[in-house]
Amino acid sequence: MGENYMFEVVVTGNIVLSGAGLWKPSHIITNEELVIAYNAFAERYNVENAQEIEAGEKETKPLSSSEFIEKASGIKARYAYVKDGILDIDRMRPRIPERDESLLSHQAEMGCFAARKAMEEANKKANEIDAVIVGCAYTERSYPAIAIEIQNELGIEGFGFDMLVACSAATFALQRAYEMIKAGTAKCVLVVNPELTSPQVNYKDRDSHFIFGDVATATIDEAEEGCSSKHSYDILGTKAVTVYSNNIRSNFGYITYATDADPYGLDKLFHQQGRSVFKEVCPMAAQHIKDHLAECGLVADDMTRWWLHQANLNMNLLISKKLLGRSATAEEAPIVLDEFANTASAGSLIAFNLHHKDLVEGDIGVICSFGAGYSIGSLVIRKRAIS
Ligand code: CO8
Repeated sequence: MGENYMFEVVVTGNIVLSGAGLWKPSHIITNEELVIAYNAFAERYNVENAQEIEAGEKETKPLSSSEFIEKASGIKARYAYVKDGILDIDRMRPRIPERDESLLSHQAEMGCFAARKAMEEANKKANEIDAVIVGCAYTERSYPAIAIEIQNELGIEGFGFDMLVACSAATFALQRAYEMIKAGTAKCVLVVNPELTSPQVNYKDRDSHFIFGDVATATIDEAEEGCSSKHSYDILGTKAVTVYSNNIRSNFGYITYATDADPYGLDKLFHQQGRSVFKEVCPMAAQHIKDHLAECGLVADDMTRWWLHQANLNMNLLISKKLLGRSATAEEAPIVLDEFANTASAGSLIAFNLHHKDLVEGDIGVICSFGAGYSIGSLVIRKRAIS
């Protein structure tokens, strides 16, 4: 155990967010490519099942369109960890090679790429970090934790664990890091979000085939005493809320082996009541942010930047309108959906990664996620002097 790892760290000053990293896969799938593949699949299905459809025993598969996708969501393209297989109408899912147990797992590898960038941004070496949290929507196995594998790969001592909170896994993990530093059980925490969503997307479903993309983000939270980052932020407050809802669901789980349910059944993949989610989550997220700002003694007009969850462009416009009385500008509330699509918990942190260095000392912003659970998580942060 390194000297840096102690259970009684005394933290007297602020807790800061001191570095962020982003890794994106090299494969891109445009709406057009996705729609061509889906429509070819749907048309073949409708021909092959014409008699049953005519007899009312099966439903016609409706066609998708790029125009609908962009208008309804703001998504133009997405990154795919593995593109092979997704557009093959005989497969419609990525062909990801299984890795031997002696090799680094897929998610640990994605996570390490982003983690190294965050460490570089925060000017932190492995021996200065004493905990790793992996927060994401799915982990590719139950144990050992992906966080412990990343910890080992990067040469970090201390401890690591995984936590799953769907779209709010990243903000909730940053909040746990903040609390650990505040409690003195760690003084520098690496949070990693290897969002490998494509294996859980139903590419045969017109209503959801376009929503998700793959990416990894990472962030460093630490006690201000140890911070030597050029761009760092005081964390002024954190807030989390969860309200149970069945409107966004994946029933994938270890119990299937015992229930004899089909492990590849459609309910085991991501599915949602998108319209209901839109209607219910927007007011919840707006109220959550308003309350959080009030708890920090702030109002919406004090914010320079909104790093909002990236599920739907219209959702973000509506939420900012509820808060500001007008739609936020692209500079105030950056949108990365067009390039990345919905990347589960990583969305708000991609926006942060790409749009924070222009802020000046004293500028305040909010990182906020909202999604399955329902879960909403936020951090209000203030830029420190640029060193
Ligand atoms: N092409 C053409 N037409 C379509 C398509 C399509 N691809 N899809 C739907 N339509 C049609 C519908 O059938 C409907 O037709 P009609 O009016 O004749 O009935 C019409 O278009 C309008 O449909 P909707 O009302 O459903 O369209 P919306 O405007 O609501 O847009 C959205 C659909 C984009 C899904 C929107 O409702 C939305 O974004 N809702 C919010 C969803 C959300 O935020 N969900 C969170 C999910 S992410 C999360 O929580 C993390 C989960 C963990 C990660 C999972 C990784 C796999």
